Amino acid sequence: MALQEINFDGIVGPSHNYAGLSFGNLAAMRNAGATSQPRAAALQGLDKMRANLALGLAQGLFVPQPRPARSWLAQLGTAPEQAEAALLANGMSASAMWAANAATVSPAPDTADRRTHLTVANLKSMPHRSHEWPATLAQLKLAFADEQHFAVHGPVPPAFGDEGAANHMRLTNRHGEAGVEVFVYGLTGGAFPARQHVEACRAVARLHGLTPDRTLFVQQSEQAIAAGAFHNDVVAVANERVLFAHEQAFADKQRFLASLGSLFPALDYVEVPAAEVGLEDAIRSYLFNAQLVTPPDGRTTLIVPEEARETPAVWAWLQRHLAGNGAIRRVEVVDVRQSMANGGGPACLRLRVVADPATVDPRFLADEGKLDRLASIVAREWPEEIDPNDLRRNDLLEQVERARTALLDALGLSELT
Ligand code: SUG
Repeated sequence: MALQEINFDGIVGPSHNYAGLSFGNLAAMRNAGATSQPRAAALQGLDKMRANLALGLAQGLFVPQPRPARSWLAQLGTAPEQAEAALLANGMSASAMWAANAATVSPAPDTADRRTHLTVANLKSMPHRSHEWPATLAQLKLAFADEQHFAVHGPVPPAFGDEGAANHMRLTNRHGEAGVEVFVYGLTGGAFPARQHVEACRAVARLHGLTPDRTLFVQQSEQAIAAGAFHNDVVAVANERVLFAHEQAFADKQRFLASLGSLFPALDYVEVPAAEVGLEDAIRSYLFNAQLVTPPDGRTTLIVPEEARETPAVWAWLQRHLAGNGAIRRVEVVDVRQSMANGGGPACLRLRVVADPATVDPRFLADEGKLDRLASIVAREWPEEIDPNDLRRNDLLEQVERARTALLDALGLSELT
């Protein structure tokens, strides 16, 4: 079986807007009330997928969720037409685009039954994200329906917040080989909430049948959360042997690195010192919310957002690293500004799954032709702009529902009502 890493990107939904719902996510808070551009946002996402294909990477996709979230609003005894503005905004969020929060994934070589395990994230910390999981689970169950190769789990109980792969890293010699899985949890974040609970991490590790001696639980630093790193993937990212992290990402860095080094001696740790790039620049530029990947040419590649190129300290650090023949051999820049303005960078937009593509439902796999077809639907159906004060407008609600239906029809996924 040819195991490889497949990046599943969430297609940006037609209701993408800046309602400022994520306390502790500085970009989202800063842009609250701004006018969004859903069409441009979705096209930027599709272009990012195209760029990944051009690098020779396997690419998958997830579709937007039903918005307005009529069933969630109904559970709250209301409906889009009557809900008060804040509740409606929670029911109109396109936040499921950030697929790194869809689930935690343990590849088959790490698990007791040698199947790839996925646990859908409960996302219970933020109301607008807490209702994502049922529609996410429905997609995971379709995409990874092959029970010989996959096990898809429901969410861990909402007593313990779980934000999925954004707080999970994996070190391995090659994606298809056994690895060490690192779960990162938060205890406190100063004024901001810690969204990932250690008990959720432990539960996922047990459900996936991971070996305790190849699993680590590490605390995210309070300082990082307080500076706006609401998920670990805002300050750290791993790929195969490389761990790329900010000096202040972890609560007890020395102990973590010592444990990781003994479980995985081939570790190539690349640290960005606070003296060269402060946490504020790291978080504003999303240097670490990058896709760190191994294309077929074997050159470890970091896919960063435009904002990283525009942040002088960050770009200078990257240039020095490249010139010094560091572990990262190539840097690619993508424009995902619409997502970035809500605190979602290139890494947030994708879920990494190690699998043989032949075992995945092909409707969730992307190629150039499919991306072209999707782009023409987006160009035709997605709203050009949304002012968050207009979320109740009838024509907007209708357009959002129609746009999603058109996309599902084109993908043969109408069963995801
Ligand atoms: O959960 N933003 C998302 C961004 C998620 C980024 N994901 C990762 N780091 N993996 C969040 O904070 C903003 C929504 C709004 O304000 O409308 C939002 O949900």
